[in-house]
Amino acid sequence: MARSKIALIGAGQIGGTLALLAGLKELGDVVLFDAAEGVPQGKALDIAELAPLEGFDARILGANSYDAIEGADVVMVTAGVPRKQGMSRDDLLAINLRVMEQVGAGIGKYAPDAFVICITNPLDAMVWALQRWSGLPPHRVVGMAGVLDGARLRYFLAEEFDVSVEDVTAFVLGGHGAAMVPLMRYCTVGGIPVPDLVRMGWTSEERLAAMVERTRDGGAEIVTLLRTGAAFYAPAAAAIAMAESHLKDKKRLMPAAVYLSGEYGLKDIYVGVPAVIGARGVERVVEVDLDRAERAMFEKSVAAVETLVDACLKIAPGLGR
Ligand code: A3D
Repeated sequence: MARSKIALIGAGQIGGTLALLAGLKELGDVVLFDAAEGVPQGKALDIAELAPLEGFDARILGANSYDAIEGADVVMVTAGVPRKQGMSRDDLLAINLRVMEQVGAGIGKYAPDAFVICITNPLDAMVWALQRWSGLPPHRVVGMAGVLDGARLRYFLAEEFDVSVEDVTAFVLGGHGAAMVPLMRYCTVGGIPVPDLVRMGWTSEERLAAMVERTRDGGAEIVTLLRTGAAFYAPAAAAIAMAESHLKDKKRLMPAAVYLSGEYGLKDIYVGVPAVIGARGVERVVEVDLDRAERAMFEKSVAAVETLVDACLKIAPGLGR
């Protein structure tokens, strides 16, 4: 069986980490593409020289032209500008929207059969525009956010309870922004719902609320610490988990920014909801029951995404709606 081909559009902090993780996990051959000359080639060579030490077989190449991604099975998009201190994800919109136009055209021309995972922020609006500009079917274009936000919450919960991160599941809905909706009711530790653990005296509602806030601010917390740059290890690992679920047809049920056409009462919008990811891309969108308060939070988050999409349409009316 031929090896899968993984194209990485953007060879910056996340792109380089994606290439390293894809190699270590032997997910396939990797092409790192970037507008900056020398950067993808340099990172690719560095990782290729690491392969004998870690013992993996994967071709890792760098490129500055889109034809290098031809026939890719998976494309992961990080091209654009990351957040700097004091900058919101939304400030990035105008710059990164133009980048999505170029990237969408490149994917549409050279990798029309790929499963595409967008990571560029502001995530929910960028993946919406990328799908439009690529012309790929919506079930093969998704955004990565919920897996990362969920991993952050899992880490905070595991620390709180002093248990293995492996035994903690977390559930995050909505857009990737300050209004994201972590749902404690659907978070578990070894299968025990977190609200039960509050009743058992393991933690308090106040401490849970603080963890929800910390999850919402998870990206900004790291931007503040790093001063220059943003999180990249965990974002890359989250996207790799999604790519792996597709390439190995694992059918993992994970939160992803997916195109909604009626689910949750929403149409023509990308927003984070639970979805099954397998060989065919998004194979199922899962609609969970939301109580009144949860629905209100979800609607607030969706409204924030709508505002971003409207901003995209002002800049690029041709995207249409
Ligand atoms: P960075 O290290 O700056 O890498 C971005 C790369 O994109 C650079 O190497 C640029 O040269 C390249 N680039 C810029 N414009 C183009 C273009 N037109 N064509 C090809 N390449 C181009 O950033 P990063 O890797 O730290 O972050 C990448 C993106 O991911 C940013 O938009 C972040 O905000 C976003 N991000 C999203 C999450 C989510 O959870 C959704 C988390 C962390 C970062």
